[in-house]
Amino acid sequence: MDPILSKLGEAVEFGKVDKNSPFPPQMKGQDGADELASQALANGLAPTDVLTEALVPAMDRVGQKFSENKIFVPQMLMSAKAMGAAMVHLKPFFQSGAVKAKGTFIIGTVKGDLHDIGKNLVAMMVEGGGWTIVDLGVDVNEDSFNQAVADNPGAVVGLSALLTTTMANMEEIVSKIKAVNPDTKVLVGGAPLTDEFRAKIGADFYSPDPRGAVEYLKELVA
Ligand code: B1M
Repeated sequence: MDPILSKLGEAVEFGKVDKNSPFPPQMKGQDGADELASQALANGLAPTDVLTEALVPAMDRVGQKFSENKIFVPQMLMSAKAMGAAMVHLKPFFQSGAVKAKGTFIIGTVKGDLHDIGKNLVAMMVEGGGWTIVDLGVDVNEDSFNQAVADNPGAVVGLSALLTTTMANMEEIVSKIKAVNPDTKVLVGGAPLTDEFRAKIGADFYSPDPRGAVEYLKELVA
């Protein structure tokens, strides 16, 4: 792996946001995710490699350490902040090129859930695929989704959940969206989901990653 990607992965894993950030003390004065992501792209590394070889595996290591009680919520939060600082540099690459003409994609992390990194990535890539994004943020309930559908007739809705507890909230949200607008297509995703779960809650499509979401949307308008 390119050494800069290893360093970037470490910066995210240990929550080093940028050179000036005091956390973690053992990385004082070193470049953080902000500088390293910028350098990686300036050196010509592909944005998708930066994402899949450095950033996503780093967050997986963070999750693993959290499961083993080796780190706690504040450290996870610093890693999320570092990931966000890196993603700022990736965003223009995923958004460039396409004309926004394919439709509107409403996306949100479901109620009770505050995880937004995966949701933001999906939004970024779908936008890059030519869709207008209405991002409702995190902790979004069925009324907010329905209001957004009313404001954007014909839009496709994407729901994200990262917790086994909050994925259960998707069922109510899907059924309330379908009760008001039966033709609205609902796409679901997030680490704990499966296609079996998607079928059980009556959503139209499950994608484990942003690429699948982009492909599904492409087929919808083909
Ligand atoms: Co939390 N957290 N967290 N967390 N967190 C997980 C999810 C966990 C797996 C960690 C662990 O225990 N190993 C665990 C969930 C266990 C479970 O339910 N199965 C967990 C827990 C327990 C919690 C808290 C309950 C901890 C606590 O307070 N005791 C708490 C809950 C807060 C809440 O939401 N109410 C909590 C809090 C947090 C932070 C706020 C500190 C922070 C989030 C900050 C933020 O998002 N701004 C955080 C983080 C960072 C994580 C981990 C470490 C990383 C998540 C992440 O960003 N991954 C995570 C462990 C892990 O995932 N390995 C963990 C990177 C991201 C690119 O991947 O989000 O999976 P992901 O998105 C992917 C796909 O899932 C997919 O595409 C993305 C790109 O490939 N995808 C979609 C996602 N949405 C999609 C939608 C689609 C399609 C695809 O279509 C619409």
